[in-house]
Amino acid sequence: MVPHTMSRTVVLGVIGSDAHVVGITILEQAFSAAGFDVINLGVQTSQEEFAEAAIAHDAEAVLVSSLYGHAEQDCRGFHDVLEGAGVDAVTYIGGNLAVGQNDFEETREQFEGMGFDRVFDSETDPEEAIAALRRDLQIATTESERVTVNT
Ligand code: B12
Repeated sequence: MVPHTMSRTVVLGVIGSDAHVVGITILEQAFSAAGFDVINLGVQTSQEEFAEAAIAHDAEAVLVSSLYGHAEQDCRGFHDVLEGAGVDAVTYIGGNLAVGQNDFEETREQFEGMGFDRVFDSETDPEEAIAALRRDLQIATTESERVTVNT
């Protein structure tokens, strides 16, 4: 792995009343191993807590996880809250975003329409999200770290 001269900070958490913790634990480890400073807010994080943490830590990315099927309700107005707080960060969301989801492309479009820069399903390899974030933040990678980004 290439040592980065400056750490880049990402805020990570599970939004709403959702208590599924395993996914963000894995994401925290993967993003940390990739050289990011990860502020893990844990489960049952409110929209305001994401915004406050992003400002407090000058985060360049806000990574939202949702597993229990209520992401749409929990994320309604999220980008207004971020904007109101003055957050200037890339936003990603991932997990099981809809109940009985048949067509993920519909879900992707729905959440992109809500303001998320990238939308990931629950089959996403953390390395894919890391590659996407490096690309979005224009962080150089070595050839060996480069993986295909389909999103
Ligand atoms: C363990 C589990 C629980 C445990 C959670 C324990 C804990 N504290 O974590 C308990 C028993 C408490 C639980 C409760 C519930 N659960 Co549950 N649970 C699961 C289960 C079996 C595994 C989840 C898990 O840990 N997976 C392993 C991790 C590594 O994978 P992951 O969570 O998917 O995360 C990865 C990816 O999704 C992705 N990812 C996730 N977030 C993000 C964010 C970004 C930005 C990116 C890039 C990627 C990404 O990367 C992660 C790492 O690889 C899943 C079924 C399943 N097989 O997924 C159901 C499941 C998530 N649960 C479900 C439900 C419905 C519930 C309950 C509502 C049930 C109920 N009626 O009470 C409650 C909700 C309680 C609450 N308030 O959250 C449903 C959700 C349905 C939906 N969304 O359509 C699932 C899918 C089961 C099912 N098939 O119905 N659950």
